[in-house]
Amino acid sequence: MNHQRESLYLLTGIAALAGTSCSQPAGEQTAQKPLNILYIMTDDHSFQTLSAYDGRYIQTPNIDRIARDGVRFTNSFVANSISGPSRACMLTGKHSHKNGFIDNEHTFDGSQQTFPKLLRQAGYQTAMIGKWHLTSDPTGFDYWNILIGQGDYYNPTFIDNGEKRQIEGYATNITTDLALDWLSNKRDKDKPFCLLLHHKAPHRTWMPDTCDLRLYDDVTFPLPDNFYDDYAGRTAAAEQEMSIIEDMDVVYDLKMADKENEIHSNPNLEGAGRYIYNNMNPAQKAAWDAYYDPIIADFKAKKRTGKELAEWKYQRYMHDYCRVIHSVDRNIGRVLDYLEQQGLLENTLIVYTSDQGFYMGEHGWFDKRFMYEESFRTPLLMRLPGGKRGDIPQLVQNIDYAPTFLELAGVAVPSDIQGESLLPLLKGEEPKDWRDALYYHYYEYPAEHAVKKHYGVRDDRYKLIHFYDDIDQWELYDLQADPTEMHNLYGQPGYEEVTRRMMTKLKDLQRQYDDPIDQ
Ligand code: SGN
Ligand code: CA
Repeated sequence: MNHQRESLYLLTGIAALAGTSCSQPAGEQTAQKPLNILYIMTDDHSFQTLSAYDGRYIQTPNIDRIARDGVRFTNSFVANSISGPSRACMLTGKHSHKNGFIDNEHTFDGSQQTFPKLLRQAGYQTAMIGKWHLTSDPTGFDYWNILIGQGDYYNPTFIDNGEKRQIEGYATNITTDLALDWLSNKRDKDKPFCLLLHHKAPHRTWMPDTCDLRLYDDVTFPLPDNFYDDYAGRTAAAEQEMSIIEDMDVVYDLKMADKENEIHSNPNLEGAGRYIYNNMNPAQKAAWDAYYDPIIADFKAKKRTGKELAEWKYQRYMHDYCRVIHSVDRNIGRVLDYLEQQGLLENTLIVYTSDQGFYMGEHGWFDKRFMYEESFRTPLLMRLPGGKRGDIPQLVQNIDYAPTFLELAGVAVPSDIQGESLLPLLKGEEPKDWRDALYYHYYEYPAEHAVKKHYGVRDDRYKLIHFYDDIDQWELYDLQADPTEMHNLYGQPGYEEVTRRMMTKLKDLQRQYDDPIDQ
């Protein structure tokens, strides 16, 4: 199809969305092609390092373009803050207990209903490119080309519609190349498309592209106020294993794989750190050595301990993480430029999100999993042609994406989908009966990082969490008075009424979503 025809469809699409009438002769209807959907997702991108949300650390001008020309959801959350489960929630529009993929140890039942399948049945070309992480092969896609499991940053192996293929280079660039190749050469241009472009970055171990290794070298990132949290009153928080001081590995996470083999760290991780380095090609190793060797030498010479070591680790972590984000941002710029050049910007819904939030040293942590704000929240930006611009403050969750895409495509939303379509919000409407609280449930314990099982409820001010299984602890936070969740108010005098109200909301949501736990 040529661009003029695509633009024509686009104009009728916008008119329909904006609720305006087309000035066409009576009786003559131009066929309306639904909007395309470009659903970009990264892995572990914190809103703290996305400048549309927070400019303290770095600038992300390309991702910000989506917000500038569209909307920024200021209260966007996940249902279960961990990769596979989050992805399953997004694909099905259902909470984990309904889609069955409750933790990363599970295998996704690909025979169940998902939004790509429904879109495909409705005539969309569907594609999934990048990190999939659901163990079973993707279903519901005309084209899929996915990383194996977490995937590698350097010279990753992809599974291209079932066939393994290693590709030389850096994962974020390659994933983008594959997406642009599909958009330009591999899709049926007579059909609307739905492309899931899902980056592996910036997942652990935050390995930058060689061209970004020196970026932010002159920056000292500010330490969060609660970096040295003592976890008073929060037993589950005290028992986690995701502390930068205790658990971040100098060889594996912070790249101190010295050639002399003198630096030794956690035996379970050190080998993996050295293996990752050895897997690079000579040119990649040379760039890596030129940057990290002097840092390794300095690390050996200084023999830092205590706070000095903790803050050195924090700086190394932040530098690498932000460099990886910079590469994501650059590559998203490539995709946006392509859409613009091809006349596709105006007939495509563009979505940017992450599979969950991430800790940038808050509470002393990296990783996610907890229902605390940094990992419960996730960035969510959308650009709908002809749609609203600015902020959307309503409480939204990743189970809402599926019904949004379906409604946008004119597909009836099946009644078993638990999320709500965001389309009214994207069109600038203010639905009176929008949800006033969100439900959360995390299951992966015992497991890496030792975050206990928990569920909870959050409204626009309070959060009630119950940690259960081998622990029985309730936590209550007033997010207005205590946005960094340092003071557990559960059981404190004066909070009986709030606790009762939040407990009722929790039970109501467990009934509404049919979660069998503790009902
Ligand atoms: C890996 C990481 C963990 C991380 C999980 C889940 N360890 O197991 O740090 O929490 O993934 O992340 S690593 O040694 O393999 O890097 S998720 O986003 O994919 O769910
Ligand atoms: Ca993740």
